[in-house]
Amino acid sequence: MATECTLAIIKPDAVGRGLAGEILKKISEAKFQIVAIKSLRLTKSEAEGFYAVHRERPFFKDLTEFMSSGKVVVIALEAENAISRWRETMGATDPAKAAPGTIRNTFGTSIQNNCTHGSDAPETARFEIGYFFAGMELI
Ligand code: FUP
Repeated sequence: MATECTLAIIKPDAVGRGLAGEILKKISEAKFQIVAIKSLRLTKSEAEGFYAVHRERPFFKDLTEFMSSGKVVVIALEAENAISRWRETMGATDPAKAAPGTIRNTFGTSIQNNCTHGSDAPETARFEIGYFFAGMELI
């Protein structure tokens, strides 16, 4: 097992419902280290850049409108196996299919409004962390 970094996002649905604190508590209970954190509102084109891999998918327009609809909290997390462990902590994309006790099952209301994002592979994590944080913010 290796120490890894992953990018987590608390999405606009969760921030808007006042759930950022609850989700940060789950991050802490699951023993992730917060390397960097900030709150910001993405423009539509910034959301499109972040989700560029999905640009041909039918849900791309709705997803990028949603992701730019309000503030998000972006977090660089570090832990052993952080990428897969954070995805387990979030649960499956669809909250209805996510395991009980996971963040998406507990707080999510639809596939789109699923409260959190997590990188899915080491290359994606590098791109996504670099999208939001400068090297100096990650020391
Ligand atoms: P995940 O890695 O679990 O975040 O899921 P994906 O990379 O497959 O999808 C990225 C985001 O697109 C999801 F978090 C929610 C959104 N999405 C939809 O809105 N509709 C879909 O059918 C699939 C994904």
